[in-house]
Amino acid sequence: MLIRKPSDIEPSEITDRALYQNRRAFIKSAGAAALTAGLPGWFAAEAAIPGKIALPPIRKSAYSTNEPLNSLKDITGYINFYEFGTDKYSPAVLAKSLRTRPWTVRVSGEVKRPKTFEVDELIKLAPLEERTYRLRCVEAWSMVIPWIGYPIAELIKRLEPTGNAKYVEFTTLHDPDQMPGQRAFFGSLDWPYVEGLRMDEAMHPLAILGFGLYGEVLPNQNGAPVRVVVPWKYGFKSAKSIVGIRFVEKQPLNSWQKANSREYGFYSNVNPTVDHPRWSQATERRIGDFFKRKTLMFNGYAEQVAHLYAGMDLRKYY
Ligand SMILES: Nc1nc2c(c(=O)[nH]1)N[C@H]1C(S)=C(S)[C@@H](COP(=O)(O)O)O[C@H]1N2
Ligand SMILES: [Mo]
Repeated sequence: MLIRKPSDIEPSEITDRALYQNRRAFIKSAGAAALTAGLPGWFAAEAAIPGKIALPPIRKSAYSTNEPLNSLKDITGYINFYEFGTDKYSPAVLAKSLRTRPWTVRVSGEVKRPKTFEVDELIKLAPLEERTYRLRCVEAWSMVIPWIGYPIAELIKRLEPTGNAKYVEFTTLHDPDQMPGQRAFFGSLDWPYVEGLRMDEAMHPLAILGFGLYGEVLPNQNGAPVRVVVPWKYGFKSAKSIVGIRFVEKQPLNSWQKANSREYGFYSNVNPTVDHPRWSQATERRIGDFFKRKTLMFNGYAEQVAHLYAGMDLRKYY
């Protein structure tokens, strides 16, 4: 786990956070000016950067937290993405060469309209929103990340799952040529990386498909070109670089549960009262902070999601 003193925080981190926040203020005023002047606005300007994939317009969301954002440097540099190594720093380097176009996502299983989407089609399926969420890793560190995406529910309602669809399973790309972590013989996971949600969890408006962060397309190490983000669960539930979405009747066996079912279950809700067998979950270290803070039930989203688990023993369903 990373433990940093305030003196370790480089000025560059503070700078890019401030720059982003200023840029957003600028975007707001530029947007208003563009409206009155009939100009294309800032999104067109973004699209003009050569070689860069542009996102459709992004709107703000009431679901965002207004806690201070973590720096782009931390969000893109301190990472779990086992397909690119089991340490925190390799993914930023090794994921650079991941090819994110062309990219398809296959929707299958218990659904009336199975379909394979081109990722650029998927991006345009519903309006993109900026969703600033807390991310709490099971390793007891956390960050605040300004994601861009839309609710998974927007996709699901267009697909018409059948009555047998009780769970949704997400699968990451399996390509050992591109993902060196998938070539490791031991100490890693069974590939591809699989995660799952109960249908009502996947339909919850907080659960999103992520396509970007900090106003831009997702950096590869953060799960480009499309990933899941479920803010009230430990980070590992949020599968990156997905190529498959399958509606199933039985609870999926997620990768971490398969690797160690004593330590990782299916639900993996952030819960300060249920410790990991090897460490406490009562507190966490926000990356960039000196002091630890208390971990909040459902990562602070209890008001919105507690009803999903009413009557369930969360010690048993961990
Ligand atoms: N495919 C895949 N997705 C993954 C992981 C991974 O190893 N492989 N790690 C998970 C874990 S443990 C965390 S904490 C988050 C971290 O990445 P983020 O900061 O981009 O959300 O990604 C999750 N999604
Ligand atoms: Mo994690």
